[in-house]
Amino acid sequence: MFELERYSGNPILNPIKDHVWESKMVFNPAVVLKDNKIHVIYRARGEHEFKGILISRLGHAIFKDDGVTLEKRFENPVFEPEEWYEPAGCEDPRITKIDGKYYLLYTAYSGTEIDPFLGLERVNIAVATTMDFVDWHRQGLLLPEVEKPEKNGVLFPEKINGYYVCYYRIDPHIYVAYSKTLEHPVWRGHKKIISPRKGMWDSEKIGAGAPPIKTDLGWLFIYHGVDRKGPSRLKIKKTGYGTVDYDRTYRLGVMLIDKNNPEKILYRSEGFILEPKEDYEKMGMIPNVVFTCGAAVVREKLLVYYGGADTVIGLATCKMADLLKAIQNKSI
Ligand code: BMA
Repeated sequence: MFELERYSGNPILNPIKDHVWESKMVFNPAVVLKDNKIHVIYRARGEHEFKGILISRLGHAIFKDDGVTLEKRFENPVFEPEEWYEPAGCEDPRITKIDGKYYLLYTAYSGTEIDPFLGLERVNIAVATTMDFVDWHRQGLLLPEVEKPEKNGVLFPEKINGYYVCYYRIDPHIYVAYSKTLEHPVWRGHKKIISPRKGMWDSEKIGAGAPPIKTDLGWLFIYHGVDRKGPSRLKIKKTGYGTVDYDRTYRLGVMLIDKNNPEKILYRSEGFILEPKEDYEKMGMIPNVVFTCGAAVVREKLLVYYGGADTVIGLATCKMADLLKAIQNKSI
C-alpha cells in the first residue's frame, strides 16, 4: 500500500468569510511552479448564485517553493464568468505550460437548464491562456463539436508524435483527442480509452486529476475515481452546492502512460494514493471528497494540492522516486 502523506498543517487554504466570492468553498486547485513560486489557482464559491447554483470563480494564492508558506493571496477573483457558456461558473481549473504559455482548461457551467436542441445540461471544457495569471485570453470552448457534457480536461505539456494531446471525460469514461495546433485547434481522433472498474474504488466514474507529468518511465497521470454505495445520483436532491450525495466517495489514483502513445496505459494502480480520512475531507459542503486538479514537482518531491470535501484546500506529498518505485513494483 502506498499513500501520499498529508501536510500536518492542512488545510492550507480555507474560505474567507469576508470575501463574498469565496466565503463558502475553496477547492480543486490548478498548480504552476514558476520562478521558484507555487501558484495555486483555485475554484471558489461564496454568496452569489445563478438560478440557484453557487457561482464558481477562480482565486489565486502564491506559496514559497516549500509548498506551504503562503506569500500572497489575492483579494479578488482572477478569473470569473463572462461568456454565454459559463454563467453558473468557471470550475475545476487545470493549467499546463506549453511553449512558454499557460493554458487554462476549466469546466464552463451554464446552469441546470436543459439545452433545447441537445436535450442535455451544458457542461463544457473551456480554454483561456495567460502569461502571468493576471491577463487572461479566452479561447472559447475546447471541444465545441462534442455534444455531451464533458469535464476534466487536461493538456499534455508537449506534442506527442506531432500532435497536442488532451484527455477529457464524458461520464463515466476518459477520452483522448489530438490537434496539430493550439492556435485554432481542430481536435480529432476522439476515442474512449480508460473506463471505471467494477467493484473497485473507481467503479462509478473517473476523470483527470493533474495534467500528466513527464518521468523517465512515462507520463505520470494522477486521476480521480468515484465509488458509490446507495441510490443512483439522479435520485439525490440537488442544492446550490451541487448534488449532496452522502454515498459517494472521491479518491485519487495513478496511472503511467506510454511516453509516445497517450492511448497506452502501462500501469494503473489497483489501490488509491489518497482517500478521504481527515475531518476536512469527510465533512464539508460535499462530504467524502479528495479531488485534485494540479501537482508540482519540487526538488524531487511531488506536491499534490487538492480540495477536501469541496470546502478547503490541502496538500499531500511523496518523493517522486518512491512513487515511481511503487509503480514499478506494482505495489499501489
Ligand atoms: C465533481 C466536480 C468537482 C467536485 C466533485 C465532488 O463533479 O464538480 O468539482 O469536487 O464533483 O463534489
